[in-house]
Amino acid sequence: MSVAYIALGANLGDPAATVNAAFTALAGLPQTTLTARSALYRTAPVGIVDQPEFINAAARITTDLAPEALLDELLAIEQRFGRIRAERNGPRTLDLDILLYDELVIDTPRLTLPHPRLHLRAFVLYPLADLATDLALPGRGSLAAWLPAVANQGIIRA
Ligand code: PH2
Ligand code: MG
Ligand code: MG
Repeated sequence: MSVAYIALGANLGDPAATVNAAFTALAGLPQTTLTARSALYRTAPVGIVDQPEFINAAARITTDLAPEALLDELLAIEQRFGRIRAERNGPRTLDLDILLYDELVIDTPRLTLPHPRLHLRAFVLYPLADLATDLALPGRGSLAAWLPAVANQGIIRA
């Protein structure tokens, strides 16, 4: 069994309903148990700022799926929620990203772990802190140490 953390994000349609439904979809994955879910957060868009605000959250799972198999399952859930890949970093009905998978550090064309920008984004760090305040980010120290640097990014509990 491995422990993985997943980021959930949405900013089209009914984002809060979508993120809640996505938690249920994660709970239904094969060989996987949803063990914790964060609060929902309303967050200002990062990157392309001229798009609707996001609902973001994070989940902790235990799973026997290998990282790439887990990625395939997450992409399939995104598809079920009507994800269309248009503009990079642009609006989406649902985005599911693997943030951490055990202490694994990998960089392949399909998957980089830990997620390369997770320590720079309030919309990832705050939900993650709901799940595990004492979390260590492989190669990047503690999650808690990164929180002050992102506190000025727009984020409020939904
Ligand atoms: N996702 C992005 C780009 N920008 N901004 C917010 N607030 N939340 C996101 O989930 C998000 C973003 C690319 O995945
Ligand atoms: Mg993604
Ligand atoms: Mg993303």
